Amino acid sequence: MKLNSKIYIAGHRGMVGSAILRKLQNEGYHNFVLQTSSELDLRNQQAVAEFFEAEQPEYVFLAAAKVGGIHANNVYRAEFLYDNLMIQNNVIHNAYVSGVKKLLFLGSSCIYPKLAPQPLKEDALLTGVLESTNEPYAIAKIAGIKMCDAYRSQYGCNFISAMPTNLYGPNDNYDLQTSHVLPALIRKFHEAGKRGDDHVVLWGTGSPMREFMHVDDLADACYYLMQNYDEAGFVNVGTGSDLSIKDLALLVKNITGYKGEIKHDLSKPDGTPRKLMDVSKLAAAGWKARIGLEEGVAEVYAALKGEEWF
Ligand code: GFB
Repeated sequence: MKLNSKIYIAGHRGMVGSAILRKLQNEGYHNFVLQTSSELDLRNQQAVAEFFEAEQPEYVFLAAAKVGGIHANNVYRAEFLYDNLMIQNNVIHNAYVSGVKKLLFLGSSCIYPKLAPQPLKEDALLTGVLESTNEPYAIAKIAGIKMCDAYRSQYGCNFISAMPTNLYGPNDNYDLQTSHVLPALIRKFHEAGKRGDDHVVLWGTGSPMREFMHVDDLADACYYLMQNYDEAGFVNVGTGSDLSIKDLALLVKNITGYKGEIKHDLSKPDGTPRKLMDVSKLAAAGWKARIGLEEGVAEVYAALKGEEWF
C-alpha cells in the first residue's frame, strides 16, 4: 500500500475496524473510504455493488461483522449466520468485480473444532465438530476463508484471511447480555464496587481457558499482513498464551480494586474448553504481539472514565 492508496475499512466504527483505522492514520495513510452501517448496509447486494463501482477502493480491510459473546452467538443464531454470510459475500465478490488489489478478511478462533488439539494449528480447520454455541458464526467465517481461497484460485485475487483470538480494547461492547467476557467482567466488577455489592456473578464454571489480545496488536498484525503476506488459507493471530476465566476474573477484580466475592451462574454455558492459538506461522512470517494482558486491561479500564455507565 502507498500512503495515498485508496483504502476501504468495512466496519470502521467497530472495535477492530476503528483500531485498523487508527493504526493506518498513525502510519500516514489518509485516503480512506468509510461508510457507517446506516449509510451502507453491507447485507444489501445492490448497494454494495454500487458502492464498489463508484468508489473503486484499492485495498479492503473486511472488519465488518455481526459479533458478540457466547450468549449473543447462541441466541441470535439466524442473524449471526445470515448477516455475516451476506456481508462477506457482498464485500468479497464486489472486491473481485471492481478489481481490488488486496483484501484482508477477518474471522475468529471459533472456526476450529470444539475439541481440536491445543494449541490450535491452522491445519486443524474442518477436522471435527464445532462448538454448538457459536456454530452459525463459525460456519460463516469458515465460508469467508473458503471464499477468499476460491476467488484466489479461480480469479487470481490477492485475498488473504487472518483469524484473531479473543480481542479486547477501545470501542468494545459493554452490554452485559451481548458482550464478550472481558468487557463484561470489567463492567460487572466496576459496577459491583460502586454499588457496594458483596459478590459478582461469573457465567459458567470459570474453568474454560481463553487467550486475549489487545485490538491494537491485531491492527498492527493486519497492517503487517497486508504488506507482507500473500498466501491462500489463513493465519492465526494471537499472543500464544492463555488463562482460565477464573484467573481472568481475578485479574480484572484486582485492576478494578473490587473486594467482594466471585460466584458462579452454572445455568450459563462454558463454551469451548480451550482455544489457544498456535502462532508459529505468524511468527515465521515475522510478527508477534507486544501488549501484555494486565497492561492492556489496565489501560482499557483507565480509558473508560466518562462512559455513561462508568
Ligand atoms: O467471551 P465469551 O462470551 O465467548 O465467553 P467465547 C468466554 C467464557 O467466559 C465463557 C465465560 O466460558 C463464558 O461462560 N463468562 C463468564 C462470561 N462470565 C461471563 C460474562 O459475564 N459474559 C460473557 N460473555 N462470558 C465467543 C464466540 O466465544 O468468542 C464467538 O461465541 C467469538 O463466536 C468470540 O469467536 C471471540 O470465547 O466462549
